[in-house]
Amino acid sequence: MKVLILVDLQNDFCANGALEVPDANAVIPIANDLIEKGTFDLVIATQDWHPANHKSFAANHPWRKPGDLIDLGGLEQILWPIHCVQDSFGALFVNDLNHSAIDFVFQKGTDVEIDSYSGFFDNGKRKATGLGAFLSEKGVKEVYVLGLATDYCVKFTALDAVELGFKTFLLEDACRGVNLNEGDVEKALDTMKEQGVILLNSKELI
Ligand code: VGL
Ligand code: ZN
Repeated sequence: MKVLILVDLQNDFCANGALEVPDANAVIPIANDLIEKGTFDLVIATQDWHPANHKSFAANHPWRKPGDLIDLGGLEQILWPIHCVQDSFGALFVNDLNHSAIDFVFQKGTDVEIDSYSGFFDNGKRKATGLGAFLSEKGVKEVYVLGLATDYCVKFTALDAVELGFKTFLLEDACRGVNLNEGDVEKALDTMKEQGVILLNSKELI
């Protein structure tokens, strides 16, 4: 069993979105091609899905601005612009994505008090989203990850997949990063490789 995990292909991370990831829209046609021709048994999407009062938003802390670092419940938290608010346009999957091919959606970041970059757990590993148990139950052995953003949600989703024992591939050309600091994407790729994620080009599958 092999599964494709589409990480956060949502309006707010794409062109003109609240937390725009450079060149994010280039990922969408690659995702569609992989869905169509990649011979996956299952297609899963993660969805960043915050309540409006989420504490990862700079706007919810007096005098703070996006990019500031705070302590949130004992964890270092980067403050973000307001993004992917539940039921808003920004939280929807981008229109050009082949939505109908998505078998299951796992939402994350729903707890006001803690952020959740990984599709498997929140940033403190306090709660699971259910994705890990779901994949194990289905007998999935191989996980292929793509999406946004390479240096946050993609990275932590791939690292957790490895840790949970899945053979984990990163479709490198189908990811884009925030690069808040220069070199963040490169660093994220190095960390993933070091931890056992196998980097792949989508051309090897389609
Ligand atoms: C993400 C920052 C905040 C992501 C989500 O999808 O990578 N990054 N929320
Ligand atoms: Zn978020």
